[in-house]
Amino acid sequence: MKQPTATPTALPGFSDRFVLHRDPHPVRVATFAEDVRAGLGTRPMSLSPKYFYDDLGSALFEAITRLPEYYLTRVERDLLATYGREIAGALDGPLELIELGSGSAIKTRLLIDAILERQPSLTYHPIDISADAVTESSLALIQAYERLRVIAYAGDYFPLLRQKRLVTHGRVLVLFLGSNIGNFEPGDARELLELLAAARHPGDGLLLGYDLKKDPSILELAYNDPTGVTAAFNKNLLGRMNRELAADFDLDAFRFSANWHDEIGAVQSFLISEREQRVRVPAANLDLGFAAGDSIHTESSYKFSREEVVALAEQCGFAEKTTYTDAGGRYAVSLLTVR
Ligand code: SAH
Ligand code: AVI
Repeated sequence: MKQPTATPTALPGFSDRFVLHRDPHPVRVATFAEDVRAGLGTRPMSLSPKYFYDDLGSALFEAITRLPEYYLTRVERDLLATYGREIAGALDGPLELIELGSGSAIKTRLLIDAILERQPSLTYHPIDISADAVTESSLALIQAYERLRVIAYAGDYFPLLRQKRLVTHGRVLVLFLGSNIGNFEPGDARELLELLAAARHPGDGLLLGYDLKKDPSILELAYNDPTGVTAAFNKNLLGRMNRELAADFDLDAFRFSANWHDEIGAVQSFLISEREQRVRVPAANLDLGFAAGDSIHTESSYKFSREEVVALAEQCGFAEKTTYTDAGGRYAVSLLTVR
């Protein structure tokens, strides 16, 4: 096991307010190479979307959030700007914040502002598989907020929750924003909510942001953006295998495709081989043969109704307190509490 705590030395004066746990898992977690071997070594081929987010991938995701077609981030931000104070006051505080998949944590600032209006200080625990994203966002936050303490985790939140390794004191609000829940297949989404409920105490909160079902053409355009940023975000998975696993993917020999599937309620993303080709991934011990049209499933982006999310959350041990939606009914944020 690697030693967890690494405090940055470049910021004298901040070290008492910033702790970073790297690879915070005492048991072994599957590596990128092992997951690539499992995902591409069997048919149908697939890769976990958690591997999108290396340094470049996190930057490409931030670019996606600025695309006119990708309304999710903007609508969620507006909901948090409008209802942040109400959310901060809905649980008996003082609060501590945990955030799963915090990314740039830009929207989180709206809640930090609202919470710091009500209490003198705040401890924030961001967890993100992208070490760059969680480090940069944490440093920016402690520089912006004198009354904030950040305990950050660079790693996969599943094992962290399974091992109940998050130490908190008092009332906790967990943030799971950005429709991240939609990137899990239904069984995994359920397991994540169950783990969250089991790791928390009755009365603790979960703020869950999710994209609502709507006209498929709007959903498909959010992923098939004409600028091609989402295609680049997906192809970065191939680039990452070239960089980290010495693979020889030709990124021009694959095209990106994202389509709405009504029967499952998700936009499904794929990288499709344009021609017959062989690709080697030495670090995963793979020699792959692609026919033209062979596809790699890269991501599911499930869309929900409020009723579906509330029913699932209730089965996992939560109760709905309030659900906030925009006037257009595009996106929802549900405040749930542990029963
Ligand atoms: N919450 C931000 C970022 C969403 S993008 C927003 O709403 O804009 C999804 C984020 O979750 C990325 O930063 C990614 O690195 C992180 N992530 C994805 N899967 C993860 C996992 N299994 N464990 C930890 N972080 C994960
Ligand atoms: C983070 N997640 C909810 C995004 C989504 O919409 O599924 C990731 C993304 N993929 C393509 N565009 C954005």
